Amino acid sequence: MGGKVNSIMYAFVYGTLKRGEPNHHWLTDTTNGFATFTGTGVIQSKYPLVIASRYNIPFLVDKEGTGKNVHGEIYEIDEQMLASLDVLEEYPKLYTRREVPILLTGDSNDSGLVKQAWTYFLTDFKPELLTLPHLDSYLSNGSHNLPYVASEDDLADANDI
Ligand code: PCA
Repeated sequence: MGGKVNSIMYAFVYGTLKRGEPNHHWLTDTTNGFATFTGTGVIQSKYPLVIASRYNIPFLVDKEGTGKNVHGEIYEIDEQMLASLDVLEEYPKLYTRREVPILLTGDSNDSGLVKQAWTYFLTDFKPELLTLPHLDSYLSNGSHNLPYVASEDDLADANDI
């Protein structure tokens, strides 16, 4: 028999899409598709997580081996939600994405399992970006005093990243 096998898909979110953060509503709005919280997780490799641009956007910089093991949340998502997230994240103009191994943490039954999850990265960046503090988790209202600035602008045109 032909036909496409739909395998389970996950997204790992580390920034404004997390619970309690300014873009979380994208994941809960069912007109965007479906997302179900799976658990908290941590990326198995180190990457720099920085807050940059005049909009104070959190970026996971695509430089494996530098930075920290970044903590976030894993969601089971459908194709429609992935497409909606791509709109928010201005993929592929601003962020790229790829599937990376995420270790599930916390006290759910799945804790200790590793899932491949779509994660948004900044691939095209100025080297100075790496001199910013490297976080291991993100909160818009953290002690860094760089709260996220929601904007309708084309963020990919920001010349300060
Ligand atoms: N949104 C995505 C990437 C960075 C951001 O703010 C996320 O939360 O993972």
